[in-house]
Amino acid sequence: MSTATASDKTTFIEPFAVDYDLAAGIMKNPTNHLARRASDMRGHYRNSAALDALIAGGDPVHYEVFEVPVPNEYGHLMYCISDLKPGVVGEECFMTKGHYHTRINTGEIYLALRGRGFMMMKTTDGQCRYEEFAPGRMVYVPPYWGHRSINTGDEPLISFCVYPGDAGHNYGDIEREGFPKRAFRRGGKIVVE
Ligand code: PAN
Ligand code: ZN
Repeated sequence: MSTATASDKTTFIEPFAVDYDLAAGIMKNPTNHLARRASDMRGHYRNSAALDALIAGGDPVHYEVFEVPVPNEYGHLMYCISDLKPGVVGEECFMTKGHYHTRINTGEIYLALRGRGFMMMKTTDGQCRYEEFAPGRMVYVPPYWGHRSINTGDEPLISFCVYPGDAGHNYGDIEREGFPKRAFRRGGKIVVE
């Protein structure tokens, strides 16, 4: 504690533990629960009419995030369970909004627990890569890469993620730029284009 400087303030807290059912992908006693519905996803899918129909038809929950928060500070590690529902908007697979970290030189670890999908990643200069999600697979999102999860399967895509406490979320730039690649389900096959 005595070595921390003013620029990397890190609050001292007591150790604690959190229980999971990893096979089911459940954090047992989350403090924070965020749910994003179809109506929160406007502007992200290619087929906006199909999204409007989904919203009119009951505005289903698209994905949920469960957390036990720690201070949003350098030195702490944020972690969460992300539960992205299966489905399509038109033919496009359900996905998260996606973001860069506000402190863009911070990475993230995603451990896939359930379901199938992709981690889609892009840089501000237009490079785009994706990695497959499957249970037991860790995807490393390096610093500088914006990231979005995509559910290509028939069950929830659940992952456990860990990232620096001071990373922050920048949604605006991704909303403006979009991702160069999208995943579609066509005739029972997943197509990335
Ligand atoms: C994750 C994401 C979570 C939801 O915790 O925040 O999967 O996705 P959006 O934030 O894009 O809506 C993460 O990447 N945190 O940094
Ligand atoms: Zn992130």
